Amino acid sequence: MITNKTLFDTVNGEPVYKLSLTNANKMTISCLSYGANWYELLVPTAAGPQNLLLNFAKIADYQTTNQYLNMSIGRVAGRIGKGRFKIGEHDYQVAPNERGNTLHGGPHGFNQINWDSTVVANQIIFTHQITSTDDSFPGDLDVTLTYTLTDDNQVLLDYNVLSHGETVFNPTNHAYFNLNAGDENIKNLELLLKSSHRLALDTEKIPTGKTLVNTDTPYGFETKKTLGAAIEGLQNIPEKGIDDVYLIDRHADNDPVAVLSDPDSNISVSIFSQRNAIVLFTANGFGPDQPYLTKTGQPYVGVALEAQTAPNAIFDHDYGDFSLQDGERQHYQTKYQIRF
Ligand code: FUC
Repeated sequence: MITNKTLFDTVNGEPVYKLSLTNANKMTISCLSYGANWYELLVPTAAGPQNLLLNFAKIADYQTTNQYLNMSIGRVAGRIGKGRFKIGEHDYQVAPNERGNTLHGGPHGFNQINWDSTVVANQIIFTHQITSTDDSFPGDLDVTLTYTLTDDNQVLLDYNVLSHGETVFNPTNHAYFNLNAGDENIKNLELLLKSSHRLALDTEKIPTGKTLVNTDTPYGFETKKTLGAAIEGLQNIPEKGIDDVYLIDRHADNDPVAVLSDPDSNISVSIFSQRNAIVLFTANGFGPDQPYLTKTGQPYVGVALEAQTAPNAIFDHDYGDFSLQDGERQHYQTKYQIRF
């Protein structure tokens, strides 16, 4: 394994580091300390290394766009209506950052932190203690985020926390994939996603508590199809694409929950997760103002597949429970198997 840590940029006078790992097959991942960001996923091709992720040249670009591009997301992924929730009998209200609701951890989430970082053996490790003063969520949380690269081309993303006081914790990563080498959008890519139902959402995209059927609709990917086929079938809705919480069907532990593939190059990313949901977002409204390094900003420029616990678990424990008690530890892992 080849490791590296270099200065990438600065934020508020602090250094932002880029940390990288290269395995025996010349596959490289790199991360930024700002946002514990997954910056690159480089695979070797005849034409040279190809980045399967979207990225920007400098931190200011990450701060001026609101796409959470490849950011670590926490404490709670998705939207909390009016920032209000209960843990047991205790009511909480956290800071809003979108139409009075709290999206992706609110205005001071994981994506805004310049994390302590180190690269050791085959791991990039980020640590930070986020306090209730920092982000308005109850309790303090010791967080360790680890990206591991293996010689069989797997990337393991581990979230480990220890809670001081009761809190809620539902992290994810907002990686945007585009497996195309050229300057194309993701409509030609194929997706398999083991989900027959998705959450019903209101006009502010807050879960209503109901579910909707995906099977045999443009939303269904239980047998693989192109993202373009789904997007074409959704041109009559305001978003003209997908931004939805897919509930993962029962599956064997060692089966992927999602597989994204390029039928021409045979490059693919299989995602393994024990969480009960994946948010699928097809970058519907994106435009030319976004200065990606290897792609022109355009609708459908990338696709995010965000493994998490269904966000309505915050008010309905039939969908899981991501609250933590004082002194409790929690661990989640998302595994990405890359083929090229
Ligand atoms: C996804 C979507 C949101 C938002 C964000 C950047 O998680 O659900 O609507 O656009 O990403």
